[in-house]
Amino acid sequence: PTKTGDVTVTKTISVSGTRDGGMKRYCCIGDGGQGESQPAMFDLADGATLKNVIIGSPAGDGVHCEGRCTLQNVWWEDVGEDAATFKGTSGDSYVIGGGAKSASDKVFQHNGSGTVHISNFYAKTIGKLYRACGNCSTSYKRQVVVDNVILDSAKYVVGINTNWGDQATLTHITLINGKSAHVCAEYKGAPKG
Ligand code: DGU
Ligand code: CA
Ligand code: CA
Ligand code: CA
Repeated sequence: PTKTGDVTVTKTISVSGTRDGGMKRYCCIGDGGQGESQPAMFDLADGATLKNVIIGSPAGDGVHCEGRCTLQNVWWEDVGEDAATFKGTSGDSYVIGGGAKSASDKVFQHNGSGTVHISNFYAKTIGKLYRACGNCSTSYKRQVVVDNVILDSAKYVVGINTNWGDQATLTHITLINGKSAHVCAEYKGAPKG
């Protein structure tokens, strides 16, 4: 992606409706580490769309979706704790196009319910492209649909909790440097409390 300008971020940006970043680079928030309590750079209301954005580093907790959301042509230079968290409790959210580099652990974290669709996405040097939360307070059944992604040096494509009935549908997955990659890690989720 070619950057068209810079936007200085000093606190979480709330988005409702559509925010088109015009391929500007937004930076920065958080410390770039794996601390779980870092702020998000963008917080999307139910139904919001974020598109054409470069997320610089440090990127904190990335993008939070409070409900259904669409992330279109969003690029993470260096993922922070994770790239985006889906917190909505029903319906479909979409990641369409874009890419992410350098995620020590997860790229997309699914803490709510419903279905996350990831298509036409590129990622390099990541733990997992997607993880259904293993220890969130509510033990939802979560679904992920991944189509047409290129993953260079990924440890896992997805991780799901089979004891909660999670489902992953994967098509057109290209793994580069993926000799030891796992396609689907199956966990037993452990609810809190
Ligand atoms: O300690 O509950 O990784 O939203 C672990 C947490 C973990 C979440 C998740 C996230 O499951 O914090 O980033
Ligand atoms: Ca985390
Ligand atoms: Ca990183
Ligand atoms: Ca997180």
